[in-house]
Amino acid sequence: MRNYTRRAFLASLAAGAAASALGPQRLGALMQPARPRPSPAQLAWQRDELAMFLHFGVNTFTDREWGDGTEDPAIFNPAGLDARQWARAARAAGFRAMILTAKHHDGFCLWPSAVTTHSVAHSPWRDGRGDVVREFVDACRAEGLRPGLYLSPWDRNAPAYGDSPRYKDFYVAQLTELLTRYGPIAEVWFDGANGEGPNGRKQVYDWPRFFGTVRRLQPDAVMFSDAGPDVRWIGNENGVAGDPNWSTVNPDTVPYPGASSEAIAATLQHGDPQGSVWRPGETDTSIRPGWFYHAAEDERVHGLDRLTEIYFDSVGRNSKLLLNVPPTRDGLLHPTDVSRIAALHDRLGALFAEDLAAGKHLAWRATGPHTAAVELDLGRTARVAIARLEEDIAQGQVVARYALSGSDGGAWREIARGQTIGYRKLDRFEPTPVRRVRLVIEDAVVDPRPIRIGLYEGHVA
Ligand code: FUL
Repeated sequence: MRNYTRRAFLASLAAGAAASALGPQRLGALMQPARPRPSPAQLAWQRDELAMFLHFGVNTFTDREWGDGTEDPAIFNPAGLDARQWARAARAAGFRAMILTAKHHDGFCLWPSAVTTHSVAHSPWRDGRGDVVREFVDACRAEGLRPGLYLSPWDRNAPAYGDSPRYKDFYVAQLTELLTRYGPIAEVWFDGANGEGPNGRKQVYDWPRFFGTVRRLQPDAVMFSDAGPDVRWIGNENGVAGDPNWSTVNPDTVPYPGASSEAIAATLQHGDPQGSVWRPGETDTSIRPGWFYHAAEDERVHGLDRLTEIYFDSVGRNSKLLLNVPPTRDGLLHPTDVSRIAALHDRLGALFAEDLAAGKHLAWRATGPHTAAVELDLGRTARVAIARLEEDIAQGQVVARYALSGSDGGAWREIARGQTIGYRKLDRFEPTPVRRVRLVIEDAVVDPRPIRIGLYEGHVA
């Protein structure tokens, strides 16, 4: 970080020297070396903050996590399926997007794919005329949620799997169906899992072709995988983003989805302040121990405190939370899960109900190269327990180290300290009585812009 800061600073001096020949109006632009910034689609993705993951398929009926592709499609019969119930529950709990497993590793398609018989078309559900993807997308649109689809490249049913060229065509045909039949898709979720198929052979995936297909058919969708290209996996399934978590990465570090090494694990968790591309991290985790619904786990749905912790460790660390809430065999979200996400929404609403810093004047001052500070007066003494800091990420992510202090008339006391901020950084600390608060940006990769500051007492009902 230090080295980079010095390098970036020297670069900005050189740019500044060039700028003086061009006149003062160009100076500001040239002083700051170019930093990666989000595309409009990446920005919209981040602003969703919360997305719901729905793992649903033959595993729901076999009580397994990974099907082997030999399932009889006749077992798929979610008699009460109501995708509007999923979408209503998601929207009411503050989710803004949903991602459905259109096909998991078992190869069973939740839509009537023309290239396989392992699909809903050969199930008794809706007399074989149903299409879960269609009902899902329609429900998302009706409730104002942005739809996303998961299409597992690993397919334990497809006879062509392991026979590279034929399977690649098959997979691209399925992607094409999903991306041309259902209108705009906000996110395409690529799982890197790459096991053996029905003939015992592994498949070599053609990622450039898969990514190219999505870009061509849905240019406004973001693509998720370990290797992006638009959104990266956060590196674990426990609901914890790295701290720090940069949205920039060096794309060479993760050569393809599913690659693993210590350096890859670190990049997925933390990003890279020197990274050349914008590739923010998505935190996927399940509200239950498994990804698919299992009645035996009905008593093991995460409690409210655990869900709150997950929110702080993901959204509160510059990530987006993709929380899996799996439909049951009836095709409905379980009432325990629905009430738990509603409770999370209520709790977050209570925690962030009153921003003590709202409307307070922030007079930022630069204190040196890449450093800045601001003080604000709350007008009264309040017990602060949560700080919410936000960079304007439309302009990139630049803060590398900060300290927050408070004073209640006497000496200043440090109450929180962190590294990067990004879209949102949430710090929780012992309730501290303060009247004045100071935020010091101690280091940044370029001169920082003003940071939005929210301060909360953190009361829960
Ligand atoms: C993993 C899969 O193997 C799990 O079944 C699940 O879908 C998870 C989100 O990704 O790689």
